[in-house]
Amino acid sequence: MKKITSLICCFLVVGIIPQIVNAGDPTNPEITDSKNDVLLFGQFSLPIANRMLKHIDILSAWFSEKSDEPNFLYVTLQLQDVKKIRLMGIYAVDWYYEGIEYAIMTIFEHGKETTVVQIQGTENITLEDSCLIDEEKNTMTWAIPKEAIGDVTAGDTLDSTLAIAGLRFCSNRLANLMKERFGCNAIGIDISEEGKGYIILY
Ligand SMILES: [Ca+2]
Ligand SMILES: [Ca+2]
Repeated sequence: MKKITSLICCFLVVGIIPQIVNAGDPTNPEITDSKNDVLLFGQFSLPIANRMLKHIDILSAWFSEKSDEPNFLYVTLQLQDVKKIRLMGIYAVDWYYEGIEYAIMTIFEHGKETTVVQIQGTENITLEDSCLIDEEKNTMTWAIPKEAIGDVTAGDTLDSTLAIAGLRFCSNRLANLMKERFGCNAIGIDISEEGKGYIILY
């Protein structure tokens, strides 16, 4: 009888979990965003800007995990087109865990690529080879060691999820000038609406 009860419990748990986590799935992403909504200098919506800046146009982002790699959290950002992603782009997905802000971020700069976990907007943990770009699917996927993001474990919730993409100027001087003029030091920027939370599986 005990065995049967355990089995029933297992079925119940397996049946319930996917509804609660609603995660790890491009068809049900935590973050969604409009197409062609890049803002030039953080202010202007122009069709030509959207045609030229498809590589910073966020479409969606989602969180996922793999049972055989339980020490990693995967975060995928889907853009309209990743072909020009290695220009002066900056791409980030941001969330809160226990009131602390975490962001996974890749910065492309003068042919160099840097990926960091940023905590509370200041402390940076550099990750090596953790960003995979898929040119077929127009996605970038980060593999993040859980020890870098507060040692999250099963049942923990990541909330206030958000994605940001921007294209910066090559010159800091020009960036500073534009910041003074328009209040934005980027050529173009796209920010998502706040997304759904994600519950850690493993
Ligand atoms: Ca967008
Ligand atoms: Ca947007």
